[in-house]
Amino acid sequence: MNFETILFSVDAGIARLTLNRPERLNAFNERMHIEVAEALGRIEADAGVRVLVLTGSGRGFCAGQDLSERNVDAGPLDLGRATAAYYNPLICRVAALKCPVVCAVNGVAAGAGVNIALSCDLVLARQSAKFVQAFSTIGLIPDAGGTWVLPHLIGQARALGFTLTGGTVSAAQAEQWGLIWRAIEDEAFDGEVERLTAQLVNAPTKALAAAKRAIRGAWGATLEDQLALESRMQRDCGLTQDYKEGVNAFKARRPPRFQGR
Ligand code: LHQ
Repeated sequence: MNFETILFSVDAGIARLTLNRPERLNAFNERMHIEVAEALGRIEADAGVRVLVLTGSGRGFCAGQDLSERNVDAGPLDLGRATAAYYNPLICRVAALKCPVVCAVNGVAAGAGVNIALSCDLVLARQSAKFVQAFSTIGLIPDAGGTWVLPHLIGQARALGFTLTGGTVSAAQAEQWGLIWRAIEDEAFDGEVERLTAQLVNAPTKALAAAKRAIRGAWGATLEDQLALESRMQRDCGLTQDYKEGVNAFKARRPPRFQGR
């Protein structure tokens, strides 16, 4: 498939997916959904991928659904179909990837663009970026997992305030609330994304994937269930090459060379 709406590459364990409709602030049309799904399929099929970096081209990260292609006067639209067909699988697949996913929020994120960013594991945002819960301004509810992730991350009061006012949150505020991992000075942003990516591509990928799955699943689990899950996962991690390498490197007082195996 020739990509028209995204840039996608895999090199030395690093997958890079850039939403690439800058003239529309990288808003999603159907073609972009199809291409992102294709790229995710390639990552899922490639055990050599050890980190995914998702970002946007131009001055925005993603403005959610492309509204310019919607003819709301032509008759009733079934938006439930669009969410079920495209957004819901996208969110679930990003959350389930067996490698860490870094979201580099290079500029404004709005509507589903916010919630796609929040489906990633580590969200870094440029200090000048902002998050806009645009849904209520066009008569919709937060989709793409927004109603689930927001109260979990920032609590009900902030989730409701953010959503019902269609409010805007700065990158600094988002970090302070715990909505994202870090807000970074604009000049330092690209370097910091690369530093984190380099760290993650050399990390013990299987352990990171297990930790990600355990933490993401914890919201619906009891302590007892979670402890049992940790035991099962720790058994698996203890059988990896990377665990051996980590312990040997510690004993030899040298940096570990993890292989993701
Ligand atoms: C856009 C868009 C956009 C098209 C900026 N579409 N062109 C799921 C399931 C099914 C259906 C419905 O929805 C959903 C989920 C959703 O995501 S609903 C929410 C959809 N998104 C929005 O409502 C956000 C709309 N955009 C904005 O509020 C602003 O553009 C933001 C706050 C993102 C940025 O504001 P500015 O920095 O002032 O930029 P701008 O408004 O001037 O936009 C720049 C260009 O991008 C402009 O085009 P133009 O040709 O005039 O330069 C916009 O029309 C275009 N654009 N968002 N979603």
